[in-house]
Amino acid sequence: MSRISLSRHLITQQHAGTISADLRLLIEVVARACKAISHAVSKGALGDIMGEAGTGNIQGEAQKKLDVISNEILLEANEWGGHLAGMASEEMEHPYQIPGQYPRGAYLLLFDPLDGSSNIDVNVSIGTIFSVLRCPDGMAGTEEAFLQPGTQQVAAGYTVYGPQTQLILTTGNGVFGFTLDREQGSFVLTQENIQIPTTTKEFAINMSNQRHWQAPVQRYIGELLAGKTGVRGKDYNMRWIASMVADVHRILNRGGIFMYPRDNREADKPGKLRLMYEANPMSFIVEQAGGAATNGYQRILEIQPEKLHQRVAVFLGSKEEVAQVTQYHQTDL
Ligand code: AHM
Ligand code: MG
Repeated sequence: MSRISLSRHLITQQHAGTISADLRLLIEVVARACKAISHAVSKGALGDIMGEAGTGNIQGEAQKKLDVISNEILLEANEWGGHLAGMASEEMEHPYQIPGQYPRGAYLLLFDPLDGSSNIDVNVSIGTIFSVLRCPDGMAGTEEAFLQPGTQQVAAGYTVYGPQTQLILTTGNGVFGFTLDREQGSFVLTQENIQIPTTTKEFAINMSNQRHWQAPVQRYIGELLAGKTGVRGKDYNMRWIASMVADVHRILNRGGIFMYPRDNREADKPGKLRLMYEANPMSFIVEQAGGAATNGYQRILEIQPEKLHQRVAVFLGSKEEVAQVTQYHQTDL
C-alpha cells in the first residue's frame, strides 16, 4: 500500500480547492516545527530540556524549559515564510509581530506550544495545539485581529508526543491523523475521517476539584459515579492524564467526555483552559469528528473572545454526554 505523507495529503486538498497554497505551506511549516519539538522532547534528561526555565508567563505560571524552547521553535519556523500576519502564543503576553525584513501574509497562527507542562519531567504524553485564522482585511496582526470566534478557524490541529508522535489535523473537511515516521522524517497518514463514538462510558475530569464544582457538574458527575443502578444505567470509567492533548486524543479514538469546568474558587475565572489556544482548536477538531463542545451553556466555537488569553469552561467529546451536562447547566439557570 502506498503511504500518503502529510505533504501529499495537503496538496490533494489544495487541488480539491479546500485549502489555499498559503495555508498548505503554513500547515507544513507548523508540522516541521512540531517535528523539531518532538525531537527535543525525546531527548529527556540527555538534552537541556527538563525543569523550570526560571521565568513566568502571562498567566502567572512558572514556565518549563520546554515551554520556552517549543515557543521559540514555532516562532522561528513560521516568521519568515510570508504566510502570516502575526502569531499569538499562550506563553507570550502580546501577539508576535512578523519582523520587518520578512513578507507578511494573510493568516494568523495561534498556539499552545507545549500543552501538559506538568507532565514534561515525568515522561508522560504532552503536545502542541494550534489554530489558524484569517487576518481581517486592512488589519495588522494586533490583538484585535485575533479576537474572532472559533467558527472562523480555517485550520486547527495538535501533535501528541507520546509513545508515537502523532499529528491530528482539520481544515474543516473532516479530521485526519498522521504518525511521525522517524526514519523518513515525515508525517504519514494513518487515520482518515476520524469519528468520535456518540455514546461512551468514559469521562475525564480532575476529581480533586470536586468540592469546588458548581451544582450542574456535581449532579452530572454524581450520576456517572452512581453506575449501573443509577439514572444513567451504566458503569463509567475515569481517565485523567492532565495533558489536554492526550485526553482529547483518547476521546477522539474511543469516545468519552473531557471536562474542565469553572468552579466556585474564583468567580471571575471561567475554568482553567484558554479559549484561543486550547478550547477553540480542540472544539473545531471534536466537532469535525462528529462530537460536541460547549462551555456548559453555549457552543464554544460561537463565543466572541474579548481577550487573547481568555479562559473558558470546557465540556467536549461524545455528543450524548456533552448534551447531558450542557442541559444540566441550562436548566440550572
Ligand atoms: P498547561 O497549558 O499549562 O499545560 O495547562 C493546561 C493543562 C491541560 O493540558 C490539562 O487538561 C490541564 O491543564 C490539567 O490540569 P490539572 O493540573 O488540574 O490536572
Ligand atoms: Mg500549555
